[in-house]
Amino acid sequence: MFELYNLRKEEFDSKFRNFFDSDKFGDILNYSIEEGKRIRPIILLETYKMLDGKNYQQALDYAISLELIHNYSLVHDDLPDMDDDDYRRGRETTHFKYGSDMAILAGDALLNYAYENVFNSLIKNNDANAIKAAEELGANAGLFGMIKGQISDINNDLGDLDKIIDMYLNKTCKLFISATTIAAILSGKDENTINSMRELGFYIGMAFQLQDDILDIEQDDKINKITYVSYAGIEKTKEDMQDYTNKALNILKNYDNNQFLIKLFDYLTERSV
Ligand code: GRG
Repeated sequence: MFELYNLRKEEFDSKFRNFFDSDKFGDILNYSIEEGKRIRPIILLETYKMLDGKNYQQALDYAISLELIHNYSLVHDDLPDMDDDDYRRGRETTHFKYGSDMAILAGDALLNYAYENVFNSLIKNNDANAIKAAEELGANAGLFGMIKGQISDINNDLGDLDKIIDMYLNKTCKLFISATTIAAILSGKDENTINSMRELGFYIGMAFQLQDDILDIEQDDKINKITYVSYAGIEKTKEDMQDYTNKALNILKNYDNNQFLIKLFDYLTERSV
């Protein structure tokens, strides 16, 4: 990580650490959200700054909800009936430590609280853009977003590269699309800018997921899973990842104050965790 990223992460974590009151279940929730890289909320907040958004607290409300949704998805994805992982973020997964019953409920609670948090934000800032941003958050996470992607992945309905890209669009990119698009909506930008930010989210999400696939192969992890690499091979996956990164950088070039995001995207495609 680079220095400014660590600073932004610390700023976000100062609001997110011990987010839930400590009691038996609150501790499980706090455990479930600890230790993440916080990439999505940082992208939302930094895109908002790049677009000259004026209400940082409002953007933070949405960034927190986006990160809660991401964390719920990981808790549920790790369950024995899904990906069945015992370790994540270098420590025991929620179900491995606290049991599947608590992990299912923790995921449910994180997801529900994400929307309660946005509704509370809407009570404070009830304007058309705030409502539109809330709809964007729900749509990208929901039935035609991340959940749809998870269903295609589980059903293994992935006969060609286009189907894999469609699965990645939904499973991985949609939360990145939330980050960039919500920033544009909340900062009051026009449809052209919102659409550019939608494209940007897709390119970042694809570059991020392809790097994840490459790391899985290089670290001999989940090598039996169907991924982009199974169809395209490792060399083309690397080329395509670079191509998506370049497309993201081309969009960013049109904006002032883009330095942080440019550096972050470079980091994401070079990361080793
Ligand atoms: C359970 C509805 C439902 C969806 C799960 C997110 C997801 C869908 C599955 C997780 C498995 C996976 C490989 C997803 C692709 C995106 C990805 C690499 C997530 C990990 O994101 P990071 O690296 O995680 O940002 P941290 O731990 O840093 O927050």
